[in-house]
Amino acid sequence: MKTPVRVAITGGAGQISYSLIFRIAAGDMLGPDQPVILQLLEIPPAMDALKGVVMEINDCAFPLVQDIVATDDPDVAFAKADVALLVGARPRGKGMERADLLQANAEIFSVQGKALNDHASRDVKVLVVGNPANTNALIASANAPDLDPGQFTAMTRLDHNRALTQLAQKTGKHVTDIEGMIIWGNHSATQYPDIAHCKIDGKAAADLVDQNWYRSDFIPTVQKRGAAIIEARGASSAASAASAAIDHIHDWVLGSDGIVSMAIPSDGSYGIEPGVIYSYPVVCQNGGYEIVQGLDVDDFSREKMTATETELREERAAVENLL
Ligand code: NAX
Repeated sequence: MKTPVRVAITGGAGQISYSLIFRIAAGDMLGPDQPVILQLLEIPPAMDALKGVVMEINDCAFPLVQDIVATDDPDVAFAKADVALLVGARPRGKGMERADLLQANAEIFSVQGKALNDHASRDVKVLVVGNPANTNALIASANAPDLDPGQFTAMTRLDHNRALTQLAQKTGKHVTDIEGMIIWGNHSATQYPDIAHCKIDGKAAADLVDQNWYRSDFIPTVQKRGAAIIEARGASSAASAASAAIDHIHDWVLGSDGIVSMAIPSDGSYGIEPGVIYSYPVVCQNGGYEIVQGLDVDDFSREKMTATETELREERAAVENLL
């Protein structure tokens, strides 16, 4: 039997985790022959609910689950973790300004960054899902000086997957016919879903859809999809977010089938401010990822890429005290 992989998940009693944990336990993230140890973190008021989740995991009798740890102590949750999914976050409360939200989450993610630094596997792969995901990842990384910043990533895969389906439905094709989708920047309404390098069955996507649809319909639909889900469902995206988190880690660990979008520390590629956690087109192989280089950026794209970069710089400035 393979050595079990330790997967830490924060916000274990939340709605995304209610989908995520069970799919990981079923082998969807790391493969059908890879045993896992689930290390679930919650805050004290949610420990009872977490207990219920653990009961349900046990009741599934998953062959791949070797052990389950449920705790409210980040040092325990991240102990020797190989993969850390930081899902739990402070939601925006009534009357809370954006800066308050950034600050409240910054405190959570600085504690978790330190715990990862001190207790996780030296090769831990970290995915931040909890919003504001990109800046939360930056804070966690800044508080983990012994880990490589490249080990800290944030999730734009849900946006990527949303964009794939919008384009597939518009062109009457299947998502698997599309290659080269890119989400640039922040996981927020400023993100830039870019089809300039997309091919559908080998043909340029930009030639198959009209520019007006692309600019006035596709881009805002992808950017505002989260709000549309809340409007329709009365709750934010959960199963789709869990599925995207699984795709992100699956590809990072086992390799991607072509280009995918991951928010990673900028190395200055495409003229983006180094250090901010910016979503780039990447290809994953051998347990690593590399930014796809050399893509042409026209004026329209440059403007959009800069707008989302500016937002990330502003978010970073708002939490500078914790970096
Ligand atoms: P829920 O409110 O259902 O669950 C969050 C859970 O996190 C709660 O059980 C809470 O007790 C726990 N928690 C809070 N602080 C914690 C801490 N310091 N340590 C451990 N656990 C803590 O939210 P859910 O719908 O699961 O969403 C989780 C996060 O994902 C939110 O921040 C949400 O905004 C974000 N999202 C990010 C997406 C992305 O694409 N990056 C998309 C989906 C989602 O909106």
